[in-house]
Amino acid sequence: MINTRLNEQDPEVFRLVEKETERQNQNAEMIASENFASRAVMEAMGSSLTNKYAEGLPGKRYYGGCKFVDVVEDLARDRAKSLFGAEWVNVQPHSGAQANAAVYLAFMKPGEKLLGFDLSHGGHLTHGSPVNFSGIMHEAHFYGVEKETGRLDMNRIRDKAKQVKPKMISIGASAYTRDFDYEAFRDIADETGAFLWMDMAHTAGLIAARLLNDPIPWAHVITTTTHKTLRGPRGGMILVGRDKENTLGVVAPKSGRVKNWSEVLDSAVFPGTQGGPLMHVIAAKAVAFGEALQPDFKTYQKQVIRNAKAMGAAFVEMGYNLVSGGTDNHLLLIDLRNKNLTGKTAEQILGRAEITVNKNMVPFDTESPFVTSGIRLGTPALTTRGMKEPEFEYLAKLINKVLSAPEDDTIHLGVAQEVKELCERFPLYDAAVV
Ligand code: DSN
Repeated sequence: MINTRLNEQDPEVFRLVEKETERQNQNAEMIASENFASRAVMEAMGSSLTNKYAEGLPGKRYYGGCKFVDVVEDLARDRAKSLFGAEWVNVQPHSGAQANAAVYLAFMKPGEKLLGFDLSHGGHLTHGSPVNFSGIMHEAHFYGVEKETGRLDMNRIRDKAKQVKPKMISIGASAYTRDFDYEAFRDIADETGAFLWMDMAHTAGLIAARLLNDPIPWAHVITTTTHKTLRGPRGGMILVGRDKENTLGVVAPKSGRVKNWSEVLDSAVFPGTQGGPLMHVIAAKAVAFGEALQPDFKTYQKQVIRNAKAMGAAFVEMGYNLVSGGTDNHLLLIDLRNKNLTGKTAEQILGRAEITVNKNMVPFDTESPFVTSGIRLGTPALTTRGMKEPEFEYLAKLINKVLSAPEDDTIHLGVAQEVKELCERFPLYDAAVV
């Protein structure tokens, strides 16, 4: 789709969109949280639904004219429920952080205790970091991985939970390469009287494809983004798998009545933390969930994991240290200390070579978050382009070539040319799509 109207009316913005499309086409995109949405998803996002106010829920809106967007939101909700086997969903959160904000509002009061996965060990900012509302508003405590294994130890987490007695325990990570034992987490939550919240933003696509353990039967509440492995539009969602049991119940602030989580969570999204939902994005979520319900989505997700494992093995063979020794999912976390490189330098020089990664803290890092000792690599985006094990092994070699010659710009630019040639073999979007 050549966006001629944008081109005619605002060539300055058009040119920037075109340049970004070119960058995505010609770059080896290895940021673990990114992916390439389909043209259908992007079309829904660029539709007339952006014009519509629809505060409330289908059938219960604060605005007229919602008869079509009601159907769109119901479609998104029904597809999400069947994709994940959930009892209840809310598809309105504008982002993962917004979905998480609603969970805090629903289940925690200011000052209450959270036990979360330490950000510097692979967790997420919104799981209690002192610079985020979650850590500013609540008393955050953390569990982390073991130094020897790079993995979580459930006995240590149980001990920590018994000591802290948190109101809520969070699971979920942005840089953890292993799967979670949800049953053990639920056991700990039940033993300590805590809510259990899983933020599956990174792995939602792999979970939907049933390739990783399923948090839906175990966590009281689950949040996600929709644009990472799930490959939809940029946005968030909240799910509940065992709402009917309402085992802990939630006390409504005003009436003191024990309410269902669904009511509490719906109100925590709107009016609690958001105004009007983004109906064009909700339409795009419906399209993406429809795609994820197709059989080829599972084939794609299997390839995402195969590619990560193949790339990980190639790095290990070349003498790189992977945190936890490998991966079960879509990402790799490389500790560069034995290569005498910081994450910051590695990110910069790989960028010169048109390979996009991000610097990342490794567990027990000795560098600051602005420098770091590691890089994080993910396979979802390039797998969407059709790349398989041989291409990821080749990319590992190209990355090694760059990292072995940190000062040699000629090598970096030579690799950039090789990356461009590789990307041309796996076309993405036509020029100038929006
Ligand atoms: N910023 C995302 C990531 O890169 O993992 C998490 O929100």
